[in-house]
Amino acid sequence: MKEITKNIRNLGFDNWFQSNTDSQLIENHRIARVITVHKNSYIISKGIGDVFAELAGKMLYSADSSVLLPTVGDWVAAEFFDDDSHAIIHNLLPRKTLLKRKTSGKNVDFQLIAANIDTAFIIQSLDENFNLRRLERYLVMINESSITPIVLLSKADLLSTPKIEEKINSILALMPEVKVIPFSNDNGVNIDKIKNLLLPGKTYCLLGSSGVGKTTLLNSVMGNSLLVTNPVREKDSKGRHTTTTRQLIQLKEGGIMIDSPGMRELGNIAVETGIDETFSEIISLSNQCKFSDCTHVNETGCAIQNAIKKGTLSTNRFQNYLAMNKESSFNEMSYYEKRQKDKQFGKHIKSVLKNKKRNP
Ligand SMILES: Nc1nc2c(ncn2[C@@H]2O[C@H](COP(=O)(O)OP(=O)(O)OP(=O)(O)O)[C@@H](O)[C@H]2O)c(=O)[nH]1
Ligand SMILES: [Mg+2]
Ligand SMILES: [Zn+2]
Repeated sequence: MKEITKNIRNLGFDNWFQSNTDSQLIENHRIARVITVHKNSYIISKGIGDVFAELAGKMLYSADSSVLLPTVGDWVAAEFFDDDSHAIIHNLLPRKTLLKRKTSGKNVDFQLIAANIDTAFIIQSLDENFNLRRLERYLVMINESSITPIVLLSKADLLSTPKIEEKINSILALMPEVKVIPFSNDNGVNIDKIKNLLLPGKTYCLLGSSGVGKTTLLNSVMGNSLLVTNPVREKDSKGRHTTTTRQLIQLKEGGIMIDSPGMRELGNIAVETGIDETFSEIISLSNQCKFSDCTHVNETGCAIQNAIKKGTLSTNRFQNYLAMNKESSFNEMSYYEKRQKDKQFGKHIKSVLKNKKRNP
């Protein structure tokens, strides 16, 4: 079977996929993996180079559930054209695992998070983001799909060792069998330990709230910053780099990693974890803003910005609050906001292709 090249194996196509896939499909098509999804267009890879792809009409119109459409990490059978400059996806190959969640809308449908993940890293940072109930939800979702979970606690540089121990023990008291590793992108603690967990041909994904350091970890693990990141602006959270698209990345050492945006992955986290309670002083400040629809960025009479100026509210805490809110509202983006993101996708494709060239 000449189609199963070393490149495809390196991208994770192991014996399981080979024996579970109709051999006719492998004979008649090219096998490729989904790197990025955007509505009905895709970037796929055969292990060298990335190719823009679309679904064959038959596949698009016969899929009566989102579960039948390819997601990041999926293997597909495709037809490549014009020197591999674009491709048409004809079939979705069997999945080893699937991470999904129920959508919040009226219809019982699923939002696919990623497919064919071997190990999921759930990341929480050791500051305000740390939350046992949210952690539990992630673990439930991951355990439902026979994926191995590993909990990574980021920003260990911000907390004393006894405080970190305390948090780890609180996790182990609830979930004694889960592996928990504290680490820091800032001082490098346990980065090598995480690197050593990544095995060639295995697929990993990074899950967790916005701002916990998923993309920074990916960059730490890769050793050089291949993903575009913008420096954080002190005054507001506007200059923050934030991941907007799930993306599969092949690591030089052989592992495969999926970075994802920190979004509301699991139910209504805002309500159920009590953002308002956690940040009650910010909520009561926001009630004192001059305008009821104040965005707390640069409006006159903004009680939050005034408190930051006076030094009674720390920028850091306000940014944590914004990150939590973003997480809970990502899925409630209006149609207009989603269209704005579409425009960014063109730029995103270019950056993906550029990254791949630099790291073939
Ligand atoms: N102190 C400290 N800051 C960190 C650490 N890791 C990341 N950060 C900072 O946290 C901020 C957010 O990091 P990102 O890697 O963009 O977070 P993310 O999880 O990818 O966020 P989204 O893409 O929005 O989901 C950045 O300002 C990082 O510099 C860490 O270990 N310690
Ligand atoms: Mg990110
Ligand atoms: Zn305000």
